Amino acid sequence: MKPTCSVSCCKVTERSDEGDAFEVLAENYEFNNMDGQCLAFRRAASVLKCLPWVVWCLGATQDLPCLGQHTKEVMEELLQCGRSFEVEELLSDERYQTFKLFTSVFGVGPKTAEKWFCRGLRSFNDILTDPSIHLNRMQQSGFLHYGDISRAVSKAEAVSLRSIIDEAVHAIAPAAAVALTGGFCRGKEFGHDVDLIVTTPELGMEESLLPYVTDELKKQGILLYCDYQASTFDMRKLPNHHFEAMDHFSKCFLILRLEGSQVEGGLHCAEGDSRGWRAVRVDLVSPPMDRYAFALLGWTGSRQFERDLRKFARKERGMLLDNHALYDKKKGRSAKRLSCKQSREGCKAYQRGGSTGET
Ligand code: DGT
Ligand code: MG
Repeated sequence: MKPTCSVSCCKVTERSDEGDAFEVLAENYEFNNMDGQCLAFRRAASVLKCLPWVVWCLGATQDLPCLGQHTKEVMEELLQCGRSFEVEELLSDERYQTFKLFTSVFGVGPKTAEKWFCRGLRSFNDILTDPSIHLNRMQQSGFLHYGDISRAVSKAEAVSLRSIIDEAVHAIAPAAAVALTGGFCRGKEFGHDVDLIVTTPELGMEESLLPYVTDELKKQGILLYCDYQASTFDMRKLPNHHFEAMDHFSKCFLILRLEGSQVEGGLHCAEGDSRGWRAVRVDLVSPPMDRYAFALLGWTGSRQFERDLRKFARKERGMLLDNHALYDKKKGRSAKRLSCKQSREGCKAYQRGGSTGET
């Protein structure tokens, strides 16, 4: 029976102004290098988010996977008091607040945030006026375009950027394919960046594609930042099932200038912003065509879904999955392609085992 209730699932998972109560706790563990606990809260948040019913009492969640003791204590507090004291304490904690602020800058991770925090820095002004702080190129761009890139990107903006990249790619490689991936591929209306996969049918050509594309964007005057990473892909290597390891395809992390006139319905800018353009973070990844399906699956996300899919492949099917390949340990060989049937069955089995992937 599906319980009906007075306390919504949103109330359990979205308690604070900062968003999700579990996400605040997960983030704090991440800031403190406690990966296990961080993952436990992210998994729990994912489980609750994809429930088709609302949680009205703790008992209703007893058969759900991935809800540990600590998670349940927080849920109980939320259900009984309408608030979590632990989350509230964290939200007003100076260390949490400072890490949250610093890691919101493109190019600043928890390690850098910790270094700056330990030096007594607490604000952007502290960082930018401290002569002993040397920002790398990525962080400089992060501060320069902070207002724009910390603002959500709309679907219309993502579609417009896809067209811009599409045009630049097809000028060089007419048979190339450009696909929108990441959150927008999962149907999100807003994201923090635009993720695109670019590939060509001619194997090997994809490796030189991105430098040509970024040159073209530079000529157009819209390339505000570019970090290009050449491919280190080795097809002889077995898939790496650890999710945190990024793939080896050539890729670039960009900041592009997007004109309002190119976006249907206009830019998603702050009220009163009359510049007529905004900066947007864009990631391009370029796998060889024969790895396209694996790359698309890996970049579509969500991160939690990808983690669980790899776990499912390993534990339930005896296979290794990553963004490059699916390797069957029993047969000792990789799948040449991902068939729809396999994916459908995999997803069904995944759902039977308790889906923790948001859509
Ligand atoms: P967004 O941009 O915040 O709306 O959400 P997403 O889902 O587009 O997230 P994003 O852009 O950070 O990453 C796109 C996909 O790339 C994500 O869904 C899974 C994959 N991905 C991101 N970070 C990692 C990572 O560290 N390792 C691996 N293997 N994949 C990652
Ligand atoms: Mg994204």
